[in-house]
Amino acid sequence: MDQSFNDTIAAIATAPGRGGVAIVRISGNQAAAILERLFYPPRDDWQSHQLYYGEIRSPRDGQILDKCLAVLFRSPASFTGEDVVELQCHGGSMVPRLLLQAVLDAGARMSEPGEFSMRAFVNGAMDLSEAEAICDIVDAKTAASASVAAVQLAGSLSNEMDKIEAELLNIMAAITVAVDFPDDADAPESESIIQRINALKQKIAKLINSAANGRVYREGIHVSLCGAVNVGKSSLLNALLQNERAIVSSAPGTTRDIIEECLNIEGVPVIISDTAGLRDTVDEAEVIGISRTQAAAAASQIIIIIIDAQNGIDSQARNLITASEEKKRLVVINKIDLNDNINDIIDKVLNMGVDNKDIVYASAKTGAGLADVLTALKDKALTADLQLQSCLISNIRHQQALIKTNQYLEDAVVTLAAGMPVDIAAIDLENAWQELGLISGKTASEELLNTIFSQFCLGK
Ligand SMILES: Nc1nc2c(ncn2[C@@H]2O[C@H](COP(=O)(O)OP(=O)(O)OP(=O)(O)O)[C@@H](O)[C@H]2O)c(=O)[nH]1
Ligand SMILES: [Mg+2]
Repeated sequence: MDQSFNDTIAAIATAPGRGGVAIVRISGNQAAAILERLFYPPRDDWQSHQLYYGEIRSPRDGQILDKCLAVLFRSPASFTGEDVVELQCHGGSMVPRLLLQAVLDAGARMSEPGEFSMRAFVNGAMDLSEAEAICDIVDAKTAASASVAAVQLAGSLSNEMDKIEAELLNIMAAITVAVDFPDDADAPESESIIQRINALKQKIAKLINSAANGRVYREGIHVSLCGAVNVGKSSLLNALLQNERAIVSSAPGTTRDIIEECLNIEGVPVIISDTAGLRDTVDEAEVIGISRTQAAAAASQIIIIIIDAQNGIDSQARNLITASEEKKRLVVINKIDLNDNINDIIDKVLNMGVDNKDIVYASAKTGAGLADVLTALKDKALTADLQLQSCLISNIRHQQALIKTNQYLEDAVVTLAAGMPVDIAAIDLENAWQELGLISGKTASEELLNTIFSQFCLGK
């Protein structure tokens, strides 16, 4: 990574397409000079953080490109920590591109994806977890997902990490004393160091435990609707979406392709797939559809097995129940408007080892029981009640770094408890420090940083 950032970068920061306003963003030590070259009427009294109304003119031929609002954020009080200019111009597909071209003609270079955020990170304006939270806010699928990211952007995770890092450093310092001055009466006992490491491990474990839920909010949870033909999978999808998304017909074998839609269940993003009904068939397209069903069922985190209340438990449902023992699952007995005498079906499903609380009955036609299906899905998606305002791990990268940190801390405990030399424990702690620092980015390699920032959108 280029730490010096001699060049000035630019990009359109708003989404492409029709819109009232678009923003062209410029960052770098030439940002102010570029603004002065393009802005009309010319002025030499630019105040930081103040909007100015004027024209942007092409540096090539002086042609007026647009009327816009321009703002200069002087370093270091800007998003990237460098001089930043934002040109708020008219939206649409042409004007922002013309303005960007003018900015490039005036001396900026096109930014890479995530380059603004990377500069913010390198210049110390934010740490890596905060930069990642910006990406998560942009990608948020529900208000709750956005809220998890906003809490992280506000520094909840960074603050928690700062505390954990500080305690780890203190423990490392204590060990150093024990290594360097083993005979010093003030050198800490192994036992007291072990206690401190264990306390830290507990703190980290709490964060790791929050990851199951945090990731559900960030990434959503994949659910597949599976069962024999005609049991009402597509009808159930439509009823849950309140939208006639999938074709429903009384002919068995209607659905062939997977139909995927996103549902918002009290803030939990649920990506739900309707699939081809399972049966023995020689129809070529249907055979392909059924193999897609099997792949979707395997890939989903929750499987909903649907049974037709009129027909009772069929061989396809039996196979699905047997195959899903290790998985989160719900059994929905559908079409209870046609037959509500379902005790026999429930008994059979229970006998196959399905939990009572995982059996729901509903009618896609009348809407009866749909609220129960949604509640059961939410309960399955989240492992415990959670406070959205508290610090929540939502990123698998953070989760893995914390898991590895705790493994190294455990190694240190084992080393100390076995009475092995303290300098071996010091190495374990150093490894823990390296892992922990990946979250804030302190110990992240250039390669890792490049990988993370390159996933950001352009102009971020
Ligand atoms: N009375 C009643 N009919 C339903 C209900 N759910 C679905 N049906 C009917 O059952 C038939 C099959 O419904 P679909 O939703 O197409 O079933 P599917 O499981 O998607 O079928 P395939 O795609 O062919 O596997 C249609 O005629 C629906 O109107 C229900 O709860 N009550
Ligand atoms: Mg269908």
